[in-house]
Amino acid sequence: MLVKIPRGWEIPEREATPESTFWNRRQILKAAGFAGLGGALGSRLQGAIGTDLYPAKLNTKYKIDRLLTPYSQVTGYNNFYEFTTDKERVKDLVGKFKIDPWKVTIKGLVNKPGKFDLDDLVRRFPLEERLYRLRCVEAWSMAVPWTGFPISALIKEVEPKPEARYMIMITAQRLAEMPGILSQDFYPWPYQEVLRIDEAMNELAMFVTGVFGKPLPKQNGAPIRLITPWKYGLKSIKSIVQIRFVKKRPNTFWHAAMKDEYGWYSNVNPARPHVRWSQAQEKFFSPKGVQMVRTLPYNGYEEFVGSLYTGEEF
Ligand SMILES: Nc1nc2c(c(=O)[nH]1)N[C@H]1C(S)=C(S)[C@@H](COP(=O)(O)O)O[C@H]1N2
Ligand SMILES: [Mo]
Repeated sequence: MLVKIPRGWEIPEREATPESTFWNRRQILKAAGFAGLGGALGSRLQGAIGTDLYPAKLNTKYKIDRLLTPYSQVTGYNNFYEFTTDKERVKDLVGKFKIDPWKVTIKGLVNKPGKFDLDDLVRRFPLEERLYRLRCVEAWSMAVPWTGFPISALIKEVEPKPEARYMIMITAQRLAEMPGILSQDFYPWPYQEVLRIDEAMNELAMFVTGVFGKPLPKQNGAPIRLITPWKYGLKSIKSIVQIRFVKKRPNTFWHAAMKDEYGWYSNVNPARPHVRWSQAQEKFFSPKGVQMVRTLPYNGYEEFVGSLYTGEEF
């Protein structure tokens, strides 16, 4: 059942993207007589990629059965190991991380490879808002209003060759800006995630550039990240700089690091415990506090993705 979500959060969270950034951008664009299609001007403003595109229209097809997690938790309790493993400190350590301008390289087995300026890229695909559940493999969860576009739109545009079977995504690796990389040099950096192309083409899979009706904060993976709501959160790779189409199955960051603990597929599966804890339940961050709720197969998205799998995937 669809819970009516108050959209009041579009107004109160002024602290996230300072109002001044928003208005500066609008006023500058207006003063420049700039009609909208991204260009050099757009990408030169710090932290302003696509700011004028928000808020995007809510797509009501994707219903959610719970209240949204408060903004302060979505943006204040994060996994982003390039900075720190301390979830409450990620937001304090992202200051030096430069996200504007931002380029995304698309290469490998595609007819139209390229190095794209994100400010141009986001204007090619209409942004929409979707309310999705997010289930971390650590057994906590949130409900989040993401803004982005379906990956299928980008895949169709770059035209993978028939032999391409997997899509790899890679996070930025900037030692001087990301203190967690050198302090955890035992991990197989850079962070990398992979989807089968048929998984990536699923309508649920999104490239996300915003949250709560504004551009993503850095701690949530700005300026562009993946969201695959039927998989554990670790799949949803942040701050993507490269997308590559390949034939043979590449490994993923977490599966390469600890193959018995984190599956290559990482589909949410309450029947398969992690080696150190149960996955049958989750701690949901609701606006009324933490609630224990049952975890659903494919995080409740079986009707969309069940046909992609046998159920044995790990
Ligand atoms: N590059 C990168 N992406 C990442 C991670 C990370 O450490 N590095 N953590 C993942 C995990 S485990 C989760 S649960 C989600 C958390 O996203 P959030 O902080 O926006 O809630 O990001 C995922 N994407
Ligand atoms: Mo996670």
